[in-house]
Amino acid sequence: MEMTLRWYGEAYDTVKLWQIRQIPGVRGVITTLYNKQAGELWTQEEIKALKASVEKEEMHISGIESVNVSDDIKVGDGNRDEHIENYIKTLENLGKEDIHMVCYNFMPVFDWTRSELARKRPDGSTVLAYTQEAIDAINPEEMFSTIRGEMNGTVMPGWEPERLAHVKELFDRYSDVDEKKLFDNLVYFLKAIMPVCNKYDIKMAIHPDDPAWSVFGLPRIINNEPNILKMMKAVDDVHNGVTFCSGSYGTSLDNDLPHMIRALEGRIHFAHVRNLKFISPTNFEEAAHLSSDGSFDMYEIVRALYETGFSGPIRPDHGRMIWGEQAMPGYGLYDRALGAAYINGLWEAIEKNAKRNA
Ligand SMILES: [Mn+2]
Repeated sequence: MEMTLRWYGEAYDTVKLWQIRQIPGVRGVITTLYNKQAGELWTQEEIKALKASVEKEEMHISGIESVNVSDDIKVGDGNRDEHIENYIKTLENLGKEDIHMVCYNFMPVFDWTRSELARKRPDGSTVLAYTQEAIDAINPEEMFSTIRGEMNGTVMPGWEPERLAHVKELFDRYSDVDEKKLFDNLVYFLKAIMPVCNKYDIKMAIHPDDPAWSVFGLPRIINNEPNILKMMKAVDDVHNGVTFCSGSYGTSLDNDLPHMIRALEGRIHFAHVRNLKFISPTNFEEAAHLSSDGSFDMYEIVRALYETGFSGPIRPDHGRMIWGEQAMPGYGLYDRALGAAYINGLWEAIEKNAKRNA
């Protein structure tokens, strides 16, 4: 594995590359062209410039999160084929710039859903949280405005103001899209991009749906072990792979995370490792990465990754907001740095133990 941190780019991130570089063992970042709309083409020049901005701080790009998939592709109408053409050219341009891992998701309308962005924990830190009761009590437009009000002046991925303006219209577009249709549209997309992925060895890593069940009546297809295995089988190519996000699959207590990692051996190209604390099965908050602070056994998650030979980029996922930091919720420097150090510690211990016992 390679320890990395997500970074939104010079113009958008409160965290600077020189700060990330001081986290022990972190030289790679996961980044994106944050100003790009889904469906738009990324030119090679733009990618080159992004690379240069990272390399001048003696860091490198370990992968892209995300090249977003447009709603036209997800719904399967409008400008689908034009957007797929742009996606293919974007992948080609990334391949030419020696970038080989691309994270994306296939969630309708929302990239992720939380009911609170700053729930206070007993130690005074604040975290993102979710309760089904709160989501059931509001409509999507209301959620957009609440979330917008809690972003500490940043713009969060998937919650751009342009999308807020069209949320009603977006919901209408999905009115006849059920799980089967969404899955078929995903397979159509994957089949179209596999040739360019093979040519440039680009590993696609689909991010799971978050939470792992339907919200606001929208379909969900990447949420549990049978469904993700079905998708791996539908396009049985190593370049059709997975982002294993413990905090997203983990929203459902029915998901056995180490078991899923083992079932996906060879197809996990990117890992997001974070912990959740469950108050009830439909009320959870994000916790520190440490096992004892939340509900997951982080040792078993990291051990499953190690034992299945995971060699891709890994990153601490959302962090708590601590030490007075003002940043994009979930994406401050301090707690993610603690997360990286902790995961590195787990990995070192597991690796040394395995070698000792070999
Ligand atoms: Mn994730």
